[in-house]
Amino acid sequence: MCDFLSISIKGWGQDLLATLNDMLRKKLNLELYQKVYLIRMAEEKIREHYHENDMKTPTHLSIGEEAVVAGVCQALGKTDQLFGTYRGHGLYLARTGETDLFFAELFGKQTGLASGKTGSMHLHSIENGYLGSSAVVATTIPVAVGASYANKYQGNGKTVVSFFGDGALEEGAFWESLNAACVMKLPILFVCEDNELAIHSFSKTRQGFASITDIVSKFDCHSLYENSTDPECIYHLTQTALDRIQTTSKPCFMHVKYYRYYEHVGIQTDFQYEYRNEDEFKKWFEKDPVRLQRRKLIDLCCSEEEIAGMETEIMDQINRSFYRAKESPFPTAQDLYNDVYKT
Ligand SMILES: Cc1ncc(C[n+]2csc(CCOP(=O)(O)OP(=O)(O)O)c2C)c(N)n1
Ligand SMILES: [Mg+2]
Repeated sequence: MCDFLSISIKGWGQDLLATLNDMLRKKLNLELYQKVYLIRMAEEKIREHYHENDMKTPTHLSIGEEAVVAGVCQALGKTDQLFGTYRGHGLYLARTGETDLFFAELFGKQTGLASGKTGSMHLHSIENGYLGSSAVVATTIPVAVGASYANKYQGNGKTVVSFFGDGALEEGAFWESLNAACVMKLPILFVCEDNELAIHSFSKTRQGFASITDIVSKFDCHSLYENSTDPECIYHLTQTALDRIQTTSKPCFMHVKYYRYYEHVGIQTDFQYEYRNEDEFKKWFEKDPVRLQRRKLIDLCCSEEEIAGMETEIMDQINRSFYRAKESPFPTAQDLYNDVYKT
């Protein structure tokens, strides 16, 4: 009798655990979809209107890259810190979820996140720990190492994530930063977002090595690789990275691949320049991160209505922010003298 009871309680407990796991996985994947969909549709909004020439900023679209920033940001704690690059729309949107300041900045308006003074290449959100991005390749990597050193010194438990492209691997600043982080055993995650291109040059023609993870693994740090376009997979990889950083007090280098759908800068597809061909795009598009994630939600028993409802809400948010930004005032001539520092 007792045995029977304990077996059925055990069985019931396992069922409950399985149901709980399913619920948590569904919640996680809904949140990831929210992120990738927001990024995709915000950038599609830019693509739709860029030719009107009201957004004077250069724009480096991150369409195709959504899974990386969504997965990494989902795994981070609220107080963790990030640094990015000029291709920073996705990172900004994944970290903040906000679009008012974002669009106003692209339009160069007073209500923008930098009062319209920086445009799209210097996105940041100090209150969300997104401490900066830069138009100059690899320049935020040493700054991220400095922030990580400060965190270690203060013992505040924060991890810094430094995002950069494969082009940064050819910069001395990357190697100096990696070396310093390893020597000082800093809590930092380096994320190399590899699209195999620096503007129009393929990594094969620029890099005298076949595997960056191989080289980095010779440093006193952890080294991970992934080419999945599934944000859930990137989320788990980031969790592994953060766990290793915390438990071993060593930095981690994460090499992740993605396909850049559009031109280096601007809104054109680059097939017209003939350095890439459409077949390659089609191969990657089969595993497009946004479509993949939507399909996964259906597999996880989310209803079409639930997903469509979320999409409508996101589109409403984007449209509201976009038109509000368009109608906002430009900075005044006097504003030029504000937030300018002199020693
Ligand atoms: C130090 C420096 N050198 C050159 C450039 C010109 N430049 C701008 S973007 C870019 C390509 C960088 O490629 P990658 O780091 O892979 O980033 P992606 O554009 O692919 O995201 C180059 C060479 C620059 N901005 N800074
Ligand atoms: Mg690149």
